[in-house]
This record gives sequence, structure tokens and C-alpha cells, in this order.
Amino acid sequence: MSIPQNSQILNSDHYSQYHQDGFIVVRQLFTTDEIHHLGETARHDQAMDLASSTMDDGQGNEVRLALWNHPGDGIYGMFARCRRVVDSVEFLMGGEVYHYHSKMILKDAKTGGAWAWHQDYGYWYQNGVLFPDLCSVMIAVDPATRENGCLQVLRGSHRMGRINHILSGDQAGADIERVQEASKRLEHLYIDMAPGDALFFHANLLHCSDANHSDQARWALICCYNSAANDPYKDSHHPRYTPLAKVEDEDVLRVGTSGALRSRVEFANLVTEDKSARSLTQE
Ligand SMILES: O=C(O)CCC(=O)C(=O)O
Repeated sequence: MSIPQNSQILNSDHYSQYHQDGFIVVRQLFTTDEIHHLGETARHDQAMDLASSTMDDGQGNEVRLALWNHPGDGIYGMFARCRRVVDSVEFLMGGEVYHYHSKMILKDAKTGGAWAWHQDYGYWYQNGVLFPDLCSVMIAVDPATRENGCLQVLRGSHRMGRINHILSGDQAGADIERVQEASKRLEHLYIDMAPGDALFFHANLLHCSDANHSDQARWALICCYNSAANDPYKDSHHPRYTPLAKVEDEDVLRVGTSGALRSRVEFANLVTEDKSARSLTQE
């Protein structure tokens, strides 16, 4: 595949690195002001708090997140729809994408649970998505460090293809034998992030995170995109192809400061009847 023209943010080095490693980190994709508005909105968002789902991570801590399928007109939507993010994802994926869902990972101080090693496509595969042509953008709301359970990745693991995912307790994780063997050959990295940094990662990249034993929360917004050409062949709890209306980068701050429009999404109910079969990481 030939490397597309540079996007506003990314260049051909980013493109090559993403396809080689399965991820790139873009420092300060969002300004301190923009992230401040996002964090303030989320922390005061009672609907988000009420809609959040909590599951046992099997180690006595709670994995908590809130998820929504359509980005909306509020500040969450501005982050998910702005050109800085969407044009960059389209540049990395070589074509049009649509919003698959967004989620806020509410990794609270002391109680925030661990996420088992997994690939996002390990779960999205079940949703009628034929190719692993999806990309997630993790935007740090709080500083993410090794102490408060930052994301960990196995560099280049997206090239292994999809690994079986096995249910263990409330969470399903990638087949641990393969993860252990992969970690002998691939670099295991802790992705430290400052608020406003963004991690773009491939749907088959193996990733996990430790519990947060520190007294610093580690919240992060993760916006997930599917390639328009990869429209799922069946309905699931995430949308099929739905054109994404991009907004200008300035809209993030404009909506962030406007108060009234700030939240505005319909949260999904993750606690389904077949909770044990779906598990949190199947979102
Ligand atoms: O934020 C984290 O610690 C992990 C989130 C994650 O792996 C996911 O949403 O797939």
C-alpha cells in the first residue's frame, strides 16, 4: 500500500511507525484548556456516572467505564469528530472511517481495576466486523504513569493476527500462552501519557493495564473508529456504517466553554443480561 499524503498532524514517519508497531503516540494533540473542559465535564457528568458499569477485575479492584455509540454535539463528540483526530485516523487507515463508539475509562485512585491482555478486535470480531481495520485513539485526561495503571502494549503484536480470547471471571483476555510467548519476542512497553497526549492503536495490538493503587485517578477518553469499507455484515450493539460529520478543531474549545452543550450523548447500558458471556472487554 502506498503511503498517503501527510495529514495536518501526521507524516509518513508516523504512518510507517503505526503500521510497523501497531501504535503511535502524539504528544499534546489537545491543549491544556481543551483537556480541562473534557475532564471537568466528565467528572461532573451525573449521567455518565450513573451509566458507568463496574466489573471485578479478578484481583479485588473494579474496572469502571462509560460507553456511547454516537458521538453527539457535546464536548465528547467534539473530541471524537474533530479533524485532528479523524483526519489522522483516516490518514493511518488510508480511507474514510466512521465512529464505532467512544468510552471514558474511569480508572479511579486506589480502586481502579486492571485490564487483562487483549486485542480489541478479539471482541469486535463477534460483531460481524470482517477485517481488523479499526483504530482506537486514547486521549489522556489525567496523567497516566506506571504507578496509576497506564496502558501497556506489546510492540508489533498487531501483526500476529487475531488471538483467541478466553473468559476468566468477569473479563475475557487473550490466550495467555500466546501472550507469554509473544512477550518473549516483542517489546513490552508502558505508555506514559500527559493530559492531552493521544495514543493511536491498531485493533489487533495486544494491550493491558495494571490496577491503580496510587492516589491519582487515571481517566482517559477512547474513541474507536471502523473503516467505512469494513461495514459489519450484521447488526450488533455497535453501529454499522454511519457517516461521520467532522467538526473543525476550534469546535472543541468552543463547545467546551459553552457549558450547555457540553455532554449530550446517549450512554449504552453495558450490563446486559448475558454479562458473563459478553464481559466488559467485549464492549
Ligand atoms: O484504559 C485501560 O486501562 C484499558 C482500556 C482498554 O484496554 C480498552 O478499552 O480496550
